[in-house]
Amino acid sequence: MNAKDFGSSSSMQPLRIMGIHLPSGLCNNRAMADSFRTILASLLLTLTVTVGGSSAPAVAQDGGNGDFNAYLQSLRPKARAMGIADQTLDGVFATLTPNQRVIQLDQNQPGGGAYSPIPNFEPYRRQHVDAARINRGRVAYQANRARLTRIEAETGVPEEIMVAIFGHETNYGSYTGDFDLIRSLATLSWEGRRRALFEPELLATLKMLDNGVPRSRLVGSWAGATGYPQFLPSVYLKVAKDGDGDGKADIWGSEADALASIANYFVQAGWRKGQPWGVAVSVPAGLNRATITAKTNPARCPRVFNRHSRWMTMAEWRRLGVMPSGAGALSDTMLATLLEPDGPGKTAYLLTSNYRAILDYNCSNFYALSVGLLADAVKQ
Ligand SMILES: [Ca+2]
Repeated sequence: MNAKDFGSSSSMQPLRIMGIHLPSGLCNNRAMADSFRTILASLLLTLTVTVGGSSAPAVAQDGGNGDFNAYLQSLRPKARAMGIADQTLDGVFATLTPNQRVIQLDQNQPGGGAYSPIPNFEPYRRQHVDAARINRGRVAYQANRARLTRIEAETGVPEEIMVAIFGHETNYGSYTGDFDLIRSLATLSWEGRRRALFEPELLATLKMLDNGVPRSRLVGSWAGATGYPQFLPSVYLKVAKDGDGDGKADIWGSEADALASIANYFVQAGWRKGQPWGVAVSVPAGLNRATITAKTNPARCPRVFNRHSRWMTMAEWRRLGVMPSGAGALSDTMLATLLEPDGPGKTAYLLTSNYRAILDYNCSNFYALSVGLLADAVKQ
């Protein structure tokens, strides 16, 4: 999910909210540089207007606590349907007040528009795949070596990909956000502008509480991303795993649990064992890009996917003169798309279906490329 929009202190924040840590359809998401966030916000706004027209008031009318409490009480049937005990709701609803700061943060997200220019990747790469982040990644990699090896053996998700996600999301656990998730999500749901997005996350957080996750753990970014992997609550419920054998999926305090949960996310997003995320390539000056344009019309994240070429095998790419420029290699039959993030004549990458799994975590080319490149650097 990374666009500082989620309230943590990193400079790349997950748009994770949008399910966007949701396997296939659930992305965890974050996307500042690609402005995906902006597109998503537009789409969500449209969704709210269209879908929420009859069920969600655009903005609470009186803005007072009475109205807020009435909204919370209205959630009880939905919570009960999810098996959440009334007692759990009684205990938490009585403590809640709206958090105006969260509303401000939600309304102050930078705009940009669906047609705003996409910046170059190289400055982003230099900032996010820097020596400090690589070195800390190597420390985390060595510190978790035994468990990473075991998780990779079980899931096929490479050790370094788990570490790179950990590094990108929270700088290896150094910032995970300190907003009270239930208060933040209740505020955003009640306020109503993006209720279709936030109310399910509020209910998922209440479910976590009902399942026994301590309230003290339920903190994160202002928009609901939580723990070392910055999962949305709905994602936590779907993929969080116990990695250290104590029976709890503690993604806030256990690196083992966080790494196992990240791997499980990718398993559910369709990660293919033995396949790299992609590889840097050199592109011949005369490549006719009109012949490699994708003809599809992406249903999700069009601004991200529209930058990719059509799928071709590595053998076909090689015949066009597109060749791996470093040590990495992909087999002749592997399918890949070409991405030239800064335009022709600059860096270029051939990307496999596993790159799409990283986009599922956070639908941003900058995010996914940075995760792949950080993973490669950590493993070196
Ligand atoms: Ca555990």
